[in-house]
Amino acid sequence: MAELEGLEFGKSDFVLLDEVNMEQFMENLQLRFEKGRIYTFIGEVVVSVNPYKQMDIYGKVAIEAYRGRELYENPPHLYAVADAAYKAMKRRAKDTCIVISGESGAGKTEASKYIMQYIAAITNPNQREEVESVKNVLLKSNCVLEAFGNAKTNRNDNSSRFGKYMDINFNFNGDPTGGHINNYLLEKSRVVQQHAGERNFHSFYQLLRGGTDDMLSNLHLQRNPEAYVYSKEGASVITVGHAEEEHQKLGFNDGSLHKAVLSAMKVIGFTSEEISSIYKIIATILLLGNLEFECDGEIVQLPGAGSVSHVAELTGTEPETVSKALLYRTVATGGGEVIEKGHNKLEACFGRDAFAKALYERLFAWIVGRINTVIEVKNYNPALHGKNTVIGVLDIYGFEIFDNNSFEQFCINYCNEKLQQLFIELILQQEQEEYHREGITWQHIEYFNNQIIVDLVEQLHKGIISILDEACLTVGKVTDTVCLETMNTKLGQHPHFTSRKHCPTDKTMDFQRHFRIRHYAGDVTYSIEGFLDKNKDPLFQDFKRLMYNSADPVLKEMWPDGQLSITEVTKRPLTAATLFKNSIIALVENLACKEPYYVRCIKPNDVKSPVLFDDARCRHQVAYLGLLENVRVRRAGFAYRQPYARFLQRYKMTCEYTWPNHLMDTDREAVEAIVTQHGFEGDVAYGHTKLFVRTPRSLFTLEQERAALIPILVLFLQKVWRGAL
Ligand code: AD9
Ligand code: MG
Repeated sequence: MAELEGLEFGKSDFVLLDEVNMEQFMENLQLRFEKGRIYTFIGEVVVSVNPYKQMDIYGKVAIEAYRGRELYENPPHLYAVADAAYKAMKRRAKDTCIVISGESGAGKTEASKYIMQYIAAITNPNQREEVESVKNVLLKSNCVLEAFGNAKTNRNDNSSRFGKYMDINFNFNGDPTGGHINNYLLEKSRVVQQHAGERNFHSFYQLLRGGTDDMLSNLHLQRNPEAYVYSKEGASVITVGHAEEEHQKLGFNDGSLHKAVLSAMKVIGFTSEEISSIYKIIATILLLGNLEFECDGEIVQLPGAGSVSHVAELTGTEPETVSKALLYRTVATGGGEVIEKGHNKLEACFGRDAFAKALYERLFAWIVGRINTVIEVKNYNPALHGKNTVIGVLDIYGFEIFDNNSFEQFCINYCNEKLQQLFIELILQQEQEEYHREGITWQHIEYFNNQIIVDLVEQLHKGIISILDEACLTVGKVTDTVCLETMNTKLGQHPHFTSRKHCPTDKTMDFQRHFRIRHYAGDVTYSIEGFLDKNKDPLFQDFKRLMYNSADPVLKEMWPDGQLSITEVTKRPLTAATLFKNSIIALVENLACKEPYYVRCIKPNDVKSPVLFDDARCRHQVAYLGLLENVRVRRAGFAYRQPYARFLQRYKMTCEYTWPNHLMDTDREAVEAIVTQHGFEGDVAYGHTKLFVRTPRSLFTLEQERAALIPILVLFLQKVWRGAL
């Protein structure tokens, strides 16, 4: 509990609210935001409200103030959590993780960067070169990943379109020795299509606006993003809002960022051949998007032969094989015969777009893998170096409710259900463990367990993912609508799945096209259209083989599955939803064995204003992040706990038996004297090493008394110094 701020800034820990209800919570949140206090604790959890302006709270002075301190010794801050995670890792050799959640634009990525900067600043005091180099690569990796994985959306000018989990490894000294990045579900549909007012990934505009004339001419590109179907939508998108002004002032535009990315890639250790291959792939994608197909009767042709030869040149392949892959697909017949089947125009366009998306997705995965080869811990010998411990930082998409919710939102919201479940379980578990350690009786608290929703999505044979997979693997044409019918039949009785049975008169639902899940965070209506295609995520083997046969070793490396011939291709590849589900289950297992710290980010308004606190929007986020529940859990047990020595240090002046020094046998007895003198014996429990206080009010009394005594004490000391006493 932070104690160093005056009450005019509101309560620095929501646990201190007089009553836990939405009104008081919101009042405090708003007051603190308006007073420029963007962080507030709930026990050890930090609630952060995006300030949408540069704050002078991250510099060297702040870093020094938080370094090595206890959580409650300073006002709430990301640094307090980062330090707590670091200390736990170093002192107790525990793996820890910091889970950052919140909706798009709430400030997760910025928070993760400040946390990494803090960890970088407080480690390696001896400036050992190899450690500095690891830190440098870890920090620079953000710049590269943001270029290729972020895009401007209507919600955030720099929106991460992938989930990221980064492990930072430490040696027994507590210095970083390396790391590992996992990426989750890149939103690859953005490569070929963007919503009005949004852009493709930054990397496309950075190359077009920042590449030299020579570079662009070698890549057969024009400078203008308007010239390409895939980048046209975002070409003239003018970013507005404070955040963008700040970026412009600081020189963050596409052109200068391109140079920064190039230099970051060099620092990380990408070779010039690799960098060249990366941009050839970006150029290939842009050129592919402009390829048009013409029909001559049944036969589909490619009139733009020039572009095809450019694609061939950039991908180290032959123009004829490129054309062939775009116009035909190889199929194995039932009798084991292999034939070539010409596409119709729709299939050709679909194939081209799927190819472009896959190129980008594999490029991104390759970049992450390449960074990992540089940062992975090498030659670590636990016998020599001690236990290798880890701090994980998770910056992953928050809950999404759009006007039109599709497969991506379904996956993202499922991921949030899993993380919410972990959050509640771990917070409760941690509390219970501490009470157990300290020998304190603990009363179980009831909370909403969202396992039922997780099961609705992921349960084998019965859940939504299984139903989708079954539809995708069924031979013959199962349409989205047919699949929806199956869901309605199989899940119609489920309390968190809304079907016609539940609300036959609901005008907002078209039961032929929509299904609704009652998520822990609210109801979301999904449109089934495109679900099966996105789940199947088909890519003709011909493209894979084309890329595997590329003369460019970097490109070839990205397509190992291209070496399979059509008859060897597995008939039932895992679907996108199942792959995602498996990766999220692995993520949750990984987080569950670490000691978690949480940052819960809130977006104050939709117009990026540093002064507007949109009550309705914030209220909604507070509700679905489960923050009130969090406060209740925290208060239902003991809101406050402190080691006896520290408690004594702070409050001994409020008790005649302990000031200036106590004569008792133990600190615990001295603490008992303070508690008894103030009459809140019924509100505390004595653990083996700590005092536990149930309600914040007791502590408030002590704090107030202490605050009243300090001026008297100062006067007294001044007099002593002046020799007046
Ligand atoms: V998304 O799910 O990736 O779309 P994030 O990651 O939650 O989203 P991000 O960190 O990118 O949001 O923050 C959005 C913008 O808010 C940033 O580009 C900044 O302009 C602004 N922001 C966020 N946090 C801070 C901060 N601590 N100080 C100043 C901030 N500006
Ligand atoms: Mg982000």
